[in-house]
Amino acid sequence: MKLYNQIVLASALALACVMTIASGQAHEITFGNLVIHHPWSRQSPMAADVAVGFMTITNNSKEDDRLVKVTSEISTTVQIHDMKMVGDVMKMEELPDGVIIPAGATVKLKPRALHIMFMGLKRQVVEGEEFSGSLTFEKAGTVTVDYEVAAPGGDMSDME
Ligand SMILES: [Cu+2]
Repeated sequence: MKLYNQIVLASALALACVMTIASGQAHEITFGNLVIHHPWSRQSPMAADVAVGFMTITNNSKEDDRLVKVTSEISTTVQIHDMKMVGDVMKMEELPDGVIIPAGATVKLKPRALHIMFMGLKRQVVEGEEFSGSLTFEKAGTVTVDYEVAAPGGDMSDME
């Protein structure tokens, strides 16, 4: 009976995965105790040398982890950035120590806030395409993710 329950559960999970892919819903990567939800980017302007990356990271473990390094196939350099107010101007700054993902918490990388900055683009980032990259966490290690590229934003304030 126990085995039967496990099979039913496994089938239900498999079905859920298929349905997620079929309906084109945001993708999700489970990596140890971390769940990385929908890594995405935005189409970069034709002449731009930079692009942005966003995602949601949930840490289901009882220990804090830290996103320490990011790489991508589309750029020579990748930095982790935050936005802060300098006077009345919003500016980006690099977070050289990365981002803490607290135990049991969810951290959102999103426009005009915490984000990944792809610098020194090897090619333009185009809507509808995907590109891959890696995320390295202090404790969980390194995982590969695919970014889905969305349409350019109404304004480019998250790319300045
Ligand atoms: Cu930035």
